[in-house]
Amino acid sequence: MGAAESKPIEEPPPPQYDQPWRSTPWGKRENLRKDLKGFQVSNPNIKHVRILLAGEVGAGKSSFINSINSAFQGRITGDALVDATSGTTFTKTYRTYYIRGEEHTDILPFVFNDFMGLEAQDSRGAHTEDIVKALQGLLKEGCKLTPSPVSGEDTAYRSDPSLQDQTYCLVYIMAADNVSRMNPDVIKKMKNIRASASELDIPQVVIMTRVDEACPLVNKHLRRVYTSKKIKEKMQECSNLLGVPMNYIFPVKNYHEEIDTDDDTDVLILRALTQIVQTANDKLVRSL
Ligand SMILES: Nc1nc2c(ncn2[C@@H]2O[C@H](COP(=O)(O)OP(=O)(O)O)[C@@H](O)[C@H]2O)c(=O)[nH]1
Ligand SMILES: [Mg+2]
Repeated sequence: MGAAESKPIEEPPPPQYDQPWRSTPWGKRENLRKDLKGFQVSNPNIKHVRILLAGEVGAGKSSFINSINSAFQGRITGDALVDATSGTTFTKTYRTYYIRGEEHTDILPFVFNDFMGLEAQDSRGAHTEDIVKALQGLLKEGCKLTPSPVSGEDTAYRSDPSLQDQTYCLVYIMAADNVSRMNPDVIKKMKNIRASASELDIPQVVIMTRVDEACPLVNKHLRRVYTSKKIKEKMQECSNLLGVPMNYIFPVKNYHEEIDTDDDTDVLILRALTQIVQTANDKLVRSL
C-alpha cells in the first residue's frame, strides 16, 4: 500500500484554547482578600450581606463555605460539615455561617445560608417554597428543615423580616462532573426557584465546583481552568440548564483533601466570592 493511499490519522481536537478566555488575577490573593475584608455594605443598616446556597446533595455547598473560610484564615477549616458519604439528609438546621478573618475575631461583612439538598422528590429534599421563604428572610435562624415544608403557624416562621434577614444573592452550586447527569426533577425545581427569585429581583450566580474532577488538565494545573475546553463546555451546560448567563457562572475547586491552603485555589474562590458580593450589593443598592 502506497503512502498516498493511507488515510491521514485524524488528530483529536486540542482540548485547550491557546489563551484563557477569561482573565484571572493569579498571584493576587492578598489583594482579593484585602478588598473583600474592606468591603463596605452600601446600606448602614445591614452589617452582613446574606447569600443563600442551593444545590443537590454532594454538589459542594458545605465545601464552598469551608473553602471561603479557609482562604481567609490561611489554613483549612471545616465549620460547615462536609458529608464524607453522600446520602440524603432528612433533617437539617437552617443556620447562618459567618466568615472570619485571620485574626479570628473579625467577622466579615457577608454571611451564608446553606440549604439542605434539592433532592428530586419533595418528600426527600428541600421544598421550593421553603427556599423562597428563605430568600425573603422568613425562616428563623436555627429552624429545622424537614421533609414537610415550614408553615405559617410554625415557630420557625418569621413574619416580619428585617433587611438583615433577607437574601441578596442566590447561589446555585453545581458539580462540574455531574452537570450532564443531573436529575430532571432537580433541574425543574431549580428553575422554579429561579423564577421566584427573579420575581423577587434577587440576583443569581452559579458556582461550578469540582473542576478538578471534570477535567484532568485542570486537575494537574488549576490555572488551566479558563483554557480547558471541557470546563467551558460544562459551564455552558449549566447556563443552558438554568438560563443563567455565562458571566454569572464561576468555576472553582474547593478544598477537599488538602491540609494546606494553596494560592491558586484561593484566588479562584476569592474571585468568585468578589463577584457574588458585588452582585449582592448591587441588589441591596437597588432596594434602598
Ligand atoms: N475533588 C473535589 N471534591 C470536592 C469539591 N467540592 C466538594 N468536593 C467533595 O464532594 C463531596 C460533597 O461535598 P459537600 O460539600 O459535602 O456537598 P454538599 O452536600 O453540597 O454540602 C465531598 O466529599 C467533598 O469533599 C471540589 O471542588 N473538588
Ligand atoms: Mg452540606
